[in-house]
Amino acid sequence: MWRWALLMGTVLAGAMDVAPPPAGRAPKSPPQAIGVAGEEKKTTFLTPILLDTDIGTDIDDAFALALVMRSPELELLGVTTVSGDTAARARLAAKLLWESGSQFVPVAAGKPGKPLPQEQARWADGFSSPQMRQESAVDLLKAEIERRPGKITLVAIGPLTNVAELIDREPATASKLRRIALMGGAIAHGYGQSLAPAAEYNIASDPKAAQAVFSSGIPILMAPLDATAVLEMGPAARHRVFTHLTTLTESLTILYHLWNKPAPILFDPMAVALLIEPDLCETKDLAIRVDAKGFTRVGRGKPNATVALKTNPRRFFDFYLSRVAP
Ligand SMILES: [Ca+2]
Repeated sequence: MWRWALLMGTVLAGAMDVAPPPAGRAPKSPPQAIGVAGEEKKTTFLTPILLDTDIGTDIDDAFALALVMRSPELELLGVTTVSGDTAARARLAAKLLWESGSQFVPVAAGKPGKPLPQEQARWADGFSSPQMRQESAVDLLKAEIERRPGKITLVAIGPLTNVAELIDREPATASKLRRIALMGGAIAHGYGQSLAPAAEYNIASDPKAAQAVFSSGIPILMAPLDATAVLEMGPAARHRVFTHLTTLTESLTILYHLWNKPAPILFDPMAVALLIEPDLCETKDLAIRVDAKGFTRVGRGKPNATVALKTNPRRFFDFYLSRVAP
């Protein structure tokens, strides 16, 4: 019930000027409808999610997890890690959750991949907590999806290796996902201001996995470079986050300095934001095919993904900052 009270309080407050208590693992109850007294009748449902992430290389995964933790509409059931040193990534995710009060969200590592730069992982060297599970990422995903069949959104913000392994090894379970929300691909834009679509990193890191995901029949919400490469976090936004001085933003500050580059681009947080504010982007249902080099091509035929094609960065940052640094 505490979660109901939390959300009710948040809605009644009408603004996120008070940071809600960190999201922990909510009681096992179905999403609950909430009517708001004194307003036009409004119904809000909690969205149960699992987050699959390559936190530790680029900085945007940490910013995405922060948005999850500061969004009472989302019920975080578990975090799995993918690509490179997945155990180090799991320690990093677990410490970020732990430090911000989400000690009950389980974290499991996927199969390790080829080594990659993970400078941020130093922050969590030697960290351990009971939420870090010995089971594999796919086993954790399977258990949680089976507990809530048809309800869970899997948010994938790294290469799609774990998601494809789930689809390949546990197809019946994977088909019980409500949908997959992913950051990946490029339709008519590349990185930066480029109008030439690129082989986007998450897709190009494991094109076979991406092919399996896009041909799975599971509904997909896709945030490609078109709606994410423009989300450069400028000095004013950084200052606001890094001077907010909550445990969460202090953790982000340390990770930012370990990352050691000037301007984060918040690719991954858009995949999270769209679950809460779908109208942050113009979207279109498209038939997406992944080629062998990791390009996402628009084909004819039945659409398999709702694709975010355009956004207003100012609106996105207003939303993001109202959550993480209100
Ligand atoms: Ca990522």
